[in-house]
Amino acid sequence: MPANKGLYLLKSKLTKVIQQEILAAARAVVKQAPLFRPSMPNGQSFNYSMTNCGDLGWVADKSGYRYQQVHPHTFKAFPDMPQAIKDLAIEIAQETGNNDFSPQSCLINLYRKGEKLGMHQDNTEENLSAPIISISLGDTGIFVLGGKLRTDDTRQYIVQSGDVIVMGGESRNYFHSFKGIIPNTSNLLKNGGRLNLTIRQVN
Ligand SMILES: O=C(O)CCC(=O)C(=O)O
Ligand SMILES: [Mn+2]
Repeated sequence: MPANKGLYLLKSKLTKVIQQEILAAARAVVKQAPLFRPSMPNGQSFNYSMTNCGDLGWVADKSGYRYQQVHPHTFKAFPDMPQAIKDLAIEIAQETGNNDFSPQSCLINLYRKGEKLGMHQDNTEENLSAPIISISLGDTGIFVLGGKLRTDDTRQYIVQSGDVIVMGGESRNYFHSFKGIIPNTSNLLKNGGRLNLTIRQVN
């Protein structure tokens, strides 16, 4: 694994049936824990909407970036991570050499036309060595991956519905961003857009 630093770009990993199953699970989460738009500590609103499921959810506001058990608007506990999402994440982790992965949080991001996520590292987690498992559903989009430093060269990857990215090993802490969707490239989501699920072990 060190040869490719634990980075896996699994094209067409999920069949249509699995994509639909994961989408249904994500929809059930959104019903209980509505999508919200976090804001950066400086007050600037994020460019996309998100929610979470699992023991912990990632949130952001004027008090900073953190994990917490409750939804920031409803103050209800985030719903349990659906078994289908948990099982899939564990299976993918195992297939990529991460045998003791324990999914604690699943972020569900929704990107509509023109929405994006800037360059960042996933570093709110106490555990910075467990892999990040990232599942794309719906419209095709452009994922950008850099290196350990913000100034490192970047590469763009087209991500399509059913693709899975695993950022493990050294790549766990690589800078990355999502540049946006190419509208009307998938009919998986009724109203279009892209859902990205990142399954994480927080501690
Ligand atoms: O949408 C994506 O592909 C990336 C999402 C991401 O990096 C994040 O939520 O931290
Ligand atoms: Mn990220």
